[in-house]
Amino acid sequence: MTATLDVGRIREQFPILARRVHGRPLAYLDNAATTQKPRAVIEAVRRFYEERNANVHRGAYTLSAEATDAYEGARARVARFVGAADAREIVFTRGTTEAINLVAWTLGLTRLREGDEILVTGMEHHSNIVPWQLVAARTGARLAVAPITDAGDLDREAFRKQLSSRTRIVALAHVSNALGTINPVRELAAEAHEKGALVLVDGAQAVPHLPVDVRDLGCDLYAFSGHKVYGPTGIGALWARRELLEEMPPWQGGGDMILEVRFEGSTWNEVPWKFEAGTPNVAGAVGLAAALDWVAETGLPAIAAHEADLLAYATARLGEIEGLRIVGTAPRKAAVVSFVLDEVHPHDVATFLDADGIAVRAGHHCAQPVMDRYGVPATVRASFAAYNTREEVDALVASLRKVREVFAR
Ligand code: 7TS
Repeated sequence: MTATLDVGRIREQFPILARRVHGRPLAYLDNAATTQKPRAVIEAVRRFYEERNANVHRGAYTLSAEATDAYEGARARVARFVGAADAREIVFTRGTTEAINLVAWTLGLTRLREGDEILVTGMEHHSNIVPWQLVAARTGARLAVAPITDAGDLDREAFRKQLSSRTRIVALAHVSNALGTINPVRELAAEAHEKGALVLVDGAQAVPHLPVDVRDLGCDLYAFSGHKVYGPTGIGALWARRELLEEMPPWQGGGDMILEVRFEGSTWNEVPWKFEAGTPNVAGAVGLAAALDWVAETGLPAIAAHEADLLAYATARLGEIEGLRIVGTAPRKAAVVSFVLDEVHPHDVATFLDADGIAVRAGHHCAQPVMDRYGVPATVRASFAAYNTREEVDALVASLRKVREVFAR
């Protein structure tokens, strides 16, 4: 049995949750955009700057050695968290977006030829679409899309049909940010591998909610963002199998990514440093490691169970509101409920909720093809984290009832 969360104790660890907004207690329900940070993370970053700040991989002096240890220790922490075989399979990036761009502009550019295909799904975030469009335009490859069902599941039959010997790369979300759908990555990766394709998983919305083991998933590359898993902004990671990282050419050039530089030509550092040009976000990496420690201590299974309860409760309560339609009703979902209200624009809904201290996102969620698929310009999205409560869901429902009254007049 999974332990239950002491949500009251968890909330005390997040200073921002004590804030009031427009005189009301903050109900922060936009965790898919970014999560709030526990004191452990804020303190780890503060302590780094107060006690150990220096540039890394440089100094013969103590501070630089300590900063390097902290940075490389954070890499090992990330590796352990996602089940990587080796810390050297972890490349620090600014986040998921940069990780996917790195893959597109290295593996994509070197492996794709005219007539090849990159297969994505109909539920991708723009950051797992646009880099592929850019690289497709450069290489003559084609972007293929596996459609999604009315419920918001990947159409498995269509996915299988789209896969062919032309498919070089399959790039898919582990969890959809707009619908909450959890994709069966292990099965999809196995199907893609049968056709000889590489599999890149966008784990931005999965790592905060599900235990992720990249080797168990059987994918080739996995990207995620620190700020969505209680860590700082500006830091994230790409995991890739060691052979792939060795094969991939460098992307950005600069300090730290080289072995030797001559005007006649340069040679590259070993992986993963080959992909980390310039001074990295050392404090961010330290903060990310603290965030992953926090998640591990709190217990991801307990967090997932708590969020599943909130999701089920919110789905049921929102379903009681007349004229409200939930967009994304897949059987396996994580922590996201997207919806539209008859005759009220999602932006108006979100503005109204804000007046009650409730933070939700309204818009296309950087997933415009998903909006097109369901014939809506935008949705309102509530997304949950470990610190959310049923009372916050009740506040959301009460505020939405007021919206209906105001706009029904
Ligand atoms: N992939 C998915 C599935 C995402 O949800 C996001 C961000 C990204 C990639 C990009 O992550 P970044 O950290 O590099 O920006 N999603 C959202 C969202 O749903 N609302 O704001 C950002």
